[in-house]
Amino acid sequence: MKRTGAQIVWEMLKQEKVEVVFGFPGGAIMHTYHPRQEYDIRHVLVRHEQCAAHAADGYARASGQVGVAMATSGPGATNLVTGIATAMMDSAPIVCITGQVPTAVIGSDAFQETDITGITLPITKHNYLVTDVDDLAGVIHEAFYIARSGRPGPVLIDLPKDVQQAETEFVPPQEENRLPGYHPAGPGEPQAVRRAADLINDAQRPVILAGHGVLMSGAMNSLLAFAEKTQTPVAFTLLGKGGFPESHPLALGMMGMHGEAFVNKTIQESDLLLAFGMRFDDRVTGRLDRYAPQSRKVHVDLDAAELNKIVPVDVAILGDLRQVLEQLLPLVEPVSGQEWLKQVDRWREETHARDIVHQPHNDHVVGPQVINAIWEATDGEAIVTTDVGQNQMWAAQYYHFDCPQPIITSGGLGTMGFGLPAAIGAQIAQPDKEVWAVVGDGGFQMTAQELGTVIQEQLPLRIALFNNNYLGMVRQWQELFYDKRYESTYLVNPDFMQLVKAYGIRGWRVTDPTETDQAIAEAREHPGPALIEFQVAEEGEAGNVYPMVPSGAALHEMIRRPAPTAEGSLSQPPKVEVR
Ligand SMILES: Cc1cc2nc3c(=O)[nH]c(=O)nc-3n(C[C@H](O)[C@H](O)[C@H](O)COP(=O)(O)OP(=O)(O)OC[C@H]3O[C@@H](n4cnc5c(N)ncnc54)[C@H](O)[C@@H]3O)c2cc1C
Ligand SMILES: Cc1ncc(C[n+]2csc(CCOP(=O)(O)OP(=O)(O)O)c2C)c(N)n1
Ligand SMILES: [Mg+2]
Repeated sequence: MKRTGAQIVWEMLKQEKVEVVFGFPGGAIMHTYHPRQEYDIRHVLVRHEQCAAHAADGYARASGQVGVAMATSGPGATNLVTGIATAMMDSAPIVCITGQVPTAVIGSDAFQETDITGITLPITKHNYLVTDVDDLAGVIHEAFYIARSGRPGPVLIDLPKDVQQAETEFVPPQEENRLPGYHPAGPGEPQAVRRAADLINDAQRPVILAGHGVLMSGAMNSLLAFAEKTQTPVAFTLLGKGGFPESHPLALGMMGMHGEAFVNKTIQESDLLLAFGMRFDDRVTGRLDRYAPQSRKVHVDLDAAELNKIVPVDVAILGDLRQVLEQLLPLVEPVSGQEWLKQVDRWREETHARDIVHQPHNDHVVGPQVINAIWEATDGEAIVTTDVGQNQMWAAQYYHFDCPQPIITSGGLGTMGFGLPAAIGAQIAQPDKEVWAVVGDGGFQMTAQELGTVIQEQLPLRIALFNNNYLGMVRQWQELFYDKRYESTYLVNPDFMQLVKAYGIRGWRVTDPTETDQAIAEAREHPGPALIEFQVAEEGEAGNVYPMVPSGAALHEMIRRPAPTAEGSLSQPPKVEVR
């Protein structure tokens, strides 16, 4: 059957089982938009193309499917760039389709021409400029395969206008993709697996570092079986949250710069690190030359480029984590004795005693207590997206998952403005689930225009806005390390209640900690979208994220929240403690 390039796009999206496209039209992509209605694929009109990419990313992380974003050439395409880089850093599978000027004028600085394949070369897993309509169906088939297979990532397809208009015989590609030089890893090399098992069976103080790869490979059950059989405690990265049930006795908590102090201590004192599908980001290791100095190290990763990249290891296993864990399972034995786990629990208790959520409310609304209240109200079953900064770290520290569920957050690029559009994508992927977007006053204002998308699509998502009148995470660094000179971090904010009212969205403002639970309950009962503005402490002990590894320090050298006094007072100033 004859089809235009534009029709082939939708035919192929149907074949790839795409249900929704996030996008924003313009001259060079209009031709592709035109036949959409004939194909029963939903289009969500965002207010800025960056948010099309973030929404596709949020959709992908909430559904496990490839997310799709569409934009026009030139400014439409360049607006996608931050969203594509965000997806690349966190291995999120998205396909972006951009319009391009006609092939005859490419390279002539034509109206709204930009070399988007050149621009996105380093931030896509792969990209294409399609110059012949006969290639189009195959390219789209391949693009989806590349985006979701192996280590997932973003793929961009640039479509010149004449290719969209050209007609050809459409033959849906049926065969499996076989790409020369692209062979996603499967099981690990047996000898390496055997050597890893020997190290595991020799270890006295092992710890698992569970990363995003656990969720991406679907290794949750295998990890649980492995941890239980070997009796190894499990620490996780920010993106590894949700890969292991957080209420399990072997679950530790988040590691790294804002991880729990006892988790970092466990890593530093261990004699074996088992890095499973994580990439030793610098937020995770702290100072490298003093990272887990007494430990042997095993690293399992699907991407050869990650092995021995940051941390040299004793055994590197290239393979899919789920398959490698299944290979390891019959070869491993429990760690002898319970002394290590008892020691870890003693460190855990000390951390627990300092935890602000176990201390009485004070005058301020404080971030951790708000997240704890949302977690309790939702039984830990909501989908949570976050922005970047203090709000993000509080969400990571205090919203706990027992089910396989990622926290949908920009970890690697740390993109402010991600939270709201990612929640839009997540809510569309999971219409029956409760979705909370946790955002800061700074980041929210980077993409707040997407409230328009929320009402146009009638999405019932909930937004927890932490208003501290500051770019809080940067201000915290200024408070602790730059003599409290709050240079360019104070924000004069709009009246957020008026802002959401203008969109027809219900708002609540919480200024007193005793109002928190009621506001959350009302927002949850409200059928439409809802925003709660929590006016949180601006600075000082109640306004900072603890604990924290200062830059240049080793992982265990954390700035801790001061221990409570007998009266439960929290008024002491923070101090640097080297433990
Ligand atoms: C303000 C801020 C503070 C932060 N603080 C912290 C912090 O305190 N602690 C923290 O942990 N993070 C923190 N982060 C996040 C951090 O920057 C990284 O994004 C995060 O640590 C990365 O986690 P990851 O390595 O598990 O995931 P990714 O970066 O997604 O890496 C996943 C790894 O798994 C591999 N993989 C993928 N699929 C498979 C498979 N099937 N089998 C095997 N391997 C696979 C990939 O190749 C990759 O190497 C912070 C971020 C921000 C913005
Ligand atoms: C696009 C972008 N610009 C700048 C930064 C640097 N940055 C990281 S956290 C932060 C402050 C965020 O402020 P806000 O959104 O109010 O969140 P808070 O930390 O106050 O919770 C800034 C500016 C960033 N991560 N992303
Ligand atoms: Mg703020």
